[in-house]
Amino acid sequence: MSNCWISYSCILWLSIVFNLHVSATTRFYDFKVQTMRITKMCKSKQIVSINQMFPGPVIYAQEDDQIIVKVTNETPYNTTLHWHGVRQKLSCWYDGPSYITQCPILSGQKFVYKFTLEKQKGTLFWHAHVSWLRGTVYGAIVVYPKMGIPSPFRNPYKEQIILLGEYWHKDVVQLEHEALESGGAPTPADAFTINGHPGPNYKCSSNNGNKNAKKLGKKICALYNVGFVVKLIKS
Ligand SMILES: [Cu+2]
Repeated sequence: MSNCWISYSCILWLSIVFNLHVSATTRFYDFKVQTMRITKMCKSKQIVSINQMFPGPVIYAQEDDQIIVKVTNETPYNTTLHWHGVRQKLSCWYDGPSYITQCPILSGQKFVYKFTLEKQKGTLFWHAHVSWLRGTVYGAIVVYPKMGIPSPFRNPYKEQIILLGEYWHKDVVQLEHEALESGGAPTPADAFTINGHPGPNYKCSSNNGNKNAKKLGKKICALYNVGFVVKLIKS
């Protein structure tokens, strides 16, 4: 051990360990699972959200960062959150699927997710993983390359997070129960959404959610709320 202080290889090892230590950051997020009222296409309903946001908060990080998300369930529903696309190396118990890697977070309870975005960069997303709560409980995870490391893709014209989803006027938990009871197919969605907005093509909907997508006109990455990352290219 005393040789360690004079050995070149020992100094190199120490510097690598030191560099790894300083180049990754731990990022903390506080997610409160809450109900809120929203109005879409002139009809109001209560949805489950995170921090009263629909879509939910964006997690921003850099490759190799550790993410810690404290989830407090303030709704009457059981829930979990799944980190879609995160590889979960040596942390599969924080992956999120209910009854598979964890028990649901019960009403009034807390759970802390802890995972590392090891060797991952790009745009991923998170969503609820209990029943149809994922219909309104979702958001993006943006993972930038480390400082000084170029992006593996061509530099985009503009960065814009686009989350595609479906929207039902009815309560989604009730819809799921009805589908299970009947054994039939679930009711089709009342609207497709971009970043939670149905856009102007639907009756009584004038919000500008789709305008952003129209304006882009360049290669962009989009996230679909069941798990595909696609590229949209102007035709
Ligand atoms: Cu998923």
